[in-house]
Amino acid sequence: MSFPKNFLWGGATAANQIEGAYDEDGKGLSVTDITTAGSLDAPRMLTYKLNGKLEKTPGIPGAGLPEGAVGAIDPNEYYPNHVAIDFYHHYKEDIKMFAEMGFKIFRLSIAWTRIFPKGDEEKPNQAGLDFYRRVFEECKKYGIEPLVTISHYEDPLYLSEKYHDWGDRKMIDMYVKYATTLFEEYRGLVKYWLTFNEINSTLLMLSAFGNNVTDDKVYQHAYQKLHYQFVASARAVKIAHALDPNYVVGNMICGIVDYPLTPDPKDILANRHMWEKNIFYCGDVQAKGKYPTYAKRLWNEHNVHLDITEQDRKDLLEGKVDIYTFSYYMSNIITTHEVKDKVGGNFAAGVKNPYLKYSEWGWATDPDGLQYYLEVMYDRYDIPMMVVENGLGAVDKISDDGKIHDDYRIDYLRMHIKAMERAIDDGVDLIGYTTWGCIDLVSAGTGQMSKRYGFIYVDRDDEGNGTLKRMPKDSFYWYKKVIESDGKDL
Ligand code: BGP
Repeated sequence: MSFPKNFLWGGATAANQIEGAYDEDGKGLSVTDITTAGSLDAPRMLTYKLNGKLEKTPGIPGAGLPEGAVGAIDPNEYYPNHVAIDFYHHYKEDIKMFAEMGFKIFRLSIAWTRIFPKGDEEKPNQAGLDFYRRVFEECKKYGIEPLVTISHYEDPLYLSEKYHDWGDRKMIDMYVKYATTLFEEYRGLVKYWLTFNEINSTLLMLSAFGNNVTDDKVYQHAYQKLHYQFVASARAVKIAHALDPNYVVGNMICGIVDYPLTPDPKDILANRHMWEKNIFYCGDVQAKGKYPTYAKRLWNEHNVHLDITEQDRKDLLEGKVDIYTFSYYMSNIITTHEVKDKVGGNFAAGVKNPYLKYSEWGWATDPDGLQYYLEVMYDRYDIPMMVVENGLGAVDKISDDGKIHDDYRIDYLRMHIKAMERAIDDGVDLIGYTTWGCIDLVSAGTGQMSKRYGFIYVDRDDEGNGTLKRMPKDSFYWYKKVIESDGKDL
């Protein structure tokens, strides 16, 4: 068997990581607009004013501001997302290059603050709506289907301050209004929607990055925020279906595969519980429409009491997603034993796996993990699936011949495509694959440009220098062949 003819091959991006033009055409500030660049050793920081004084706090993806803080731009800091790769002014050129590779689908997100600059306006910002219309029309010109993430780590700053990072039920209404505006506006231009990027990151964050958060208050906030997002997502799904029966709406989970370190039953159980908390919890609510039995244990562990209404439960059940989508980069090891050799990266931070190779950022390359994940989830939810992020972040060098020979990236992607093929052979209904950062972009985790994922190189460095010129890498021509041959020519 091989990939079906109608398989959706493509690439993925997010507004805040590519667009730039952070204050153009009426756009408001989003949380990412006040996030500085980090590096391998230093985290990104959110800059804000507290009692009139400029302060900073680590700004990992999805993080919110401390209570009472007002986001602020520090003139002495560099904010990589302000210009990013300036997709806002280069989208025609970029989409043309995606079309040259033969993309069938292009995943992008909409910046909420282009549509509702503060988040609570009566009417949407026309210039923002027009921009995405132009982008979608450009995609259509080449027969590329847009896959739109409604919220990708770019909440309006104003709402985040006012409602403390989804700490208030009113956020549901704000989101639903925003999503409804999009569903109404882009009927006929967009078919595939994702409600929240890596919705489970709120929980992952508490046990990742070497974090071991134990404070019950943090968990209370995290689970409540997620509940509001689940309800917002479910209501959006219902509205989308009512507006256009052709709409396909998915969730989006950060897919990390956890393995137990030892056969010690305590490790096996700890591993299962980690899956439940970090991976299954969100997927179960969004794809099955109700809280799983183990939710009670998770809440009790941290003395969590949720504001859930009967209407919420009804909405969750009636607003189940049509497809399950996820990002996949790596696996991770779980143990209850004391260990020395720790590795970390993105949301995984754990024990080093001797069977796997690690990227410069400490991410374990594990294609079998992708097959494992696909098979577990398809069996659990029985709905079509899409891998909407996967790729290798690496430092690319321009060779003497002026080209970028990124064979390491080709190897990484080839192994993962083969893993997807094995899952398809095993019966998984996998309908698409969008590699992460199909064009170089600002890293979400570190804010670096030098952590590159693209088939297309963009001339811009970590300090904001460069011409922004685009250039195909070797992987560009390789991926074109892969798509042309329906995944046969790897
Ligand atoms: C995911 C995010 C993306 C993307 C990717 C790679 O968690 O959804 O936005 O950035 O990870 O991570 P990074 O940019 O940190 O390398």
